[in-house]
Amino acid sequence: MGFGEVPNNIIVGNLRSAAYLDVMVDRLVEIMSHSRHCAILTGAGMSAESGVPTFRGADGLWQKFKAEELANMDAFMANPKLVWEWYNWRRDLMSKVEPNPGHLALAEMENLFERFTLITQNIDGLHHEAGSREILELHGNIHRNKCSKCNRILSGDIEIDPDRIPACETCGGRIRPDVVWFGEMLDNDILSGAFRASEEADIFFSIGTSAVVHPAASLPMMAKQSGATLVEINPDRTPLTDLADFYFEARSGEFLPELISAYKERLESREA
Ligand code: BJW
Ligand code: ZN
Repeated sequence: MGFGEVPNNIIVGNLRSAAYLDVMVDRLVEIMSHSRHCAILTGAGMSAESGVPTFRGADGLWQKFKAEELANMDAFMANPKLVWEWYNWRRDLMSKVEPNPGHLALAEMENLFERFTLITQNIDGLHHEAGSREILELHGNIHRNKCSKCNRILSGDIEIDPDRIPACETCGGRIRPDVVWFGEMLDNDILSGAFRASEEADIFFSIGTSAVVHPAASLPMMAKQSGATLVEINPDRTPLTDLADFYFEARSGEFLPELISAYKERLESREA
């Protein structure tokens, strides 16, 4: 689908008009071409088109499973078997899916800026698989395990039997997935890197996140306050939408490849 054939349910700047969308994309591409540092925050919606369910919303994971029961340390201590069954189910699902055109477009985008920081809340590893290099995984990675007591990361992809959860060889603590649960601190170096990139970015994209979980949700606001152009790509509005300089009501897997082609076309016509 080219930008000329945009369906009228894509709203840009709240106007239902394909012609207006073209103008907005042109304007965004112009700003991108003058930006040195691009920072991106992605959320579960980024992987939705790969077949990974989001957390919130109509098809969200947590319509079926309660977050409070599964994604926190108290739940793990109270019912480690149930929590591991849930993570094994998701691990299995995430190991079978593939990056979608949105992931591939972001990997390509990394080569278009002098500095590029990809900050993700996703734990599925799909940005790595798509070829992105500078990635800050804020909420960990589901394919790794760690000790729930001393935080030691275990090497390799170790399968966990929920009926026989292994104990840490160093301290005896129960092994858990290396993800960040509610009430837990994010990795300090990763979070500082994300804050720094958000403050220093000239342009910041918030893609496929409901922007309600902190501290991740504060990054786009921080970028905007530091003078960046804020761009949001999401089929639904979020608390960020009214703050954004550009809001594209679109799926990332459809919109991002079009944006990159428009950007490259512009570069090529400049060079010609
Ligand atoms: C599409 C699409 C398509 C669909 N294309 N888009 C400040 C204020 C208030 C509260 C707090 C605060 N600071 C800290 C807190 C507490 C808490 C928090 O934020 N609570 C709020 C919910 C109120 N935060 C924490 O506890 C964090 N820790 C922390 O801050 O430590 C310091 C501290 C400790 C103790 C006390 C106080 C401070 C840790 C947060 C960890 C989050 N962990 C999870 C689980 C990870 C592991 C796992 O997956 O199992 O991370 S929760 C879950 O939410 C997951 C996600 O990464 C995260 C964000 O969700 P995301 O990605 O936005 O997904 P959805 O489903 O919400 O949205 C999807 C979007 O995609 C939607 O908008 C769709 O429309 C869109 N979409 N299809 C583009 N095709
Ligand atoms: Zn340990």
